[in-house]
Amino acid sequence: MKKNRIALIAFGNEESYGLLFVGGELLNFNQEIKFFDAELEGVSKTVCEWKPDFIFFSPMTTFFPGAKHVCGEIKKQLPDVISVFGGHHATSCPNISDFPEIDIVVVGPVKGTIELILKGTKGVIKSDPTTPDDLTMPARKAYFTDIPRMAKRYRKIMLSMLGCPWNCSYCSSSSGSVKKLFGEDVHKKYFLSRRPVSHIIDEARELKAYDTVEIEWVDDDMFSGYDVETWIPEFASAWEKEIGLPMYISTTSASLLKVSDNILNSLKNIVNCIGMGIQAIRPESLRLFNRQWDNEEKMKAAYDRMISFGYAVNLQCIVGLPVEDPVEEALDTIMAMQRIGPGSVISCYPLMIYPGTVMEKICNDKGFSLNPDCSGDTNTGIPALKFPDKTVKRIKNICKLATLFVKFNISERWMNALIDIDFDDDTSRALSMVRYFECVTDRLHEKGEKIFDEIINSMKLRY
Ligand code: B12
Repeated sequence: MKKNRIALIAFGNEESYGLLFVGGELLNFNQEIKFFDAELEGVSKTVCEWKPDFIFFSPMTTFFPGAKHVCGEIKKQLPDVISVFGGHHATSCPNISDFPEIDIVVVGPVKGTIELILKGTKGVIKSDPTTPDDLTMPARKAYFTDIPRMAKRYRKIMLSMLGCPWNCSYCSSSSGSVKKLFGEDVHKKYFLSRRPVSHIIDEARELKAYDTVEIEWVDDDMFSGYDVETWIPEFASAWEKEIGLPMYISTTSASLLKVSDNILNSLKNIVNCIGMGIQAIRPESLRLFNRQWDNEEKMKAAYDRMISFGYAVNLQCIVGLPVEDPVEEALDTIMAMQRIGPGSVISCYPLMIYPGTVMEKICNDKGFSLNPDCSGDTNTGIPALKFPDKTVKRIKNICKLATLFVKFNISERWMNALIDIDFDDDTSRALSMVRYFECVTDRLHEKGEKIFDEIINSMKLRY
């Protein structure tokens, strides 16, 4: 196979995890790859100077407009370059192949598509997922050499399971959308199976050599999966022996209440925090999210169980729902979090509407339109739905202040008064910073304070 020059263009402040695997796959085909940091000014010019044959993008929805723009700029200078889009946005919106600047769209995992791309296939290529054993080693060495600020990040991303068993209406990787695209069997065999422990350890050994302090373990629900009781003990013991880095994991009340004491004990030495989605508290809101299997009693029992095993817990929720009273709905959720996890450090995000989700349809059917000021990034606190200006401000303020409300058990009267304040840009930034500080120090204690200073000096925070 001819050796092509392939530029991988990464957007955002976080490791572009999917793109690292794409890089790894390209190396298996003996291609020359180079990663480019789209957060830097003039990225199109830098890419053009390298004269690639292909340009690869993996933007999430929030980065898609930027990626399309950079792609167009490069194609103006290098009309023969072939552009390829893959990842979550491309998978849920394959019709982006209609844009003249986009030559190829990959739907699904990269495995099996590189041959076709290099052979000159154009348009939409849908892959055929097999098992997670076929995930190659991500091209982190090249990525960290080309984008050194990522090598220095204290936190790196890893996962063992690519999909989620739940079918939440707002999530673009829900079991419903994956099954619709690939079928039940593939969902079970590829998206709900675990990677071999040896592959994970090899990947972690590599990133340990960089300035890694903790791992964000991004399995949607760490305690789900048919083999959880056998896989986790094997994984935990290998990780403790060979890697030892602390990790932040996520789960749901239902899975947490199902796992054995043995599992919770076996992870105790390597997990520094467990994140658990509360998402909403009113039964009708949970139904809207297709999470009617959850309720406050289970959430409380799960929280108490995690605390009894000595874990730090980060509860998360979503506000700004398509309901008649979104502000009162949000405050009901916050007050429930005060009851479930009193004094804990929680995270509160605005609902985002991702393309192809059931939530997108629910909002359309209910006559809600999208808020043009929302970029799709939850960290801004700006809701995705177009509410009256005062409601937008209150939802945004709830996102900014919720951590304080729960940690310090602020009363409903004070909350109502505080969410009406008009914060200027500096205050909004300062609030996001202190929230971030609380999260990092809750998990990493004194080390967290030093890391926090490094983070704010090394990246453009979105707030
Ligand atoms: C890991 C993860 C993260 C990590 C890493 C993010 C990153 N930039 O990689 C963290 C925790 C930082 C994160 C943050 C966010 N995330 Co996130 N995240 C995930 C998660 C759990 C797994 C994705 C993943 O890496 N899988 C493993 C890799 C190997 O699989 P993959 O990404 O699908 O990539 C494969 C294929 O798609 C394909 N492929 C991918 N790219 C390309 C490109 C080309 C050219 C080709 C050929 C193929 C190809 O090959 C890969 C290997 O097979 C998913 C949910 C899920 N379970 O899928 C959400 C998800 C991707 N995240 C999502 C979102 C919205 C976000 C945020 C924007 C949230 C926010 N703050 O507002 C931020 C963005 C942060 C940032 N700056 O990048 C959404 C995306 C929805 C959408 N349509 O955009 C998802 C689907 C969850 C959801 N809520 O629906 N996230």
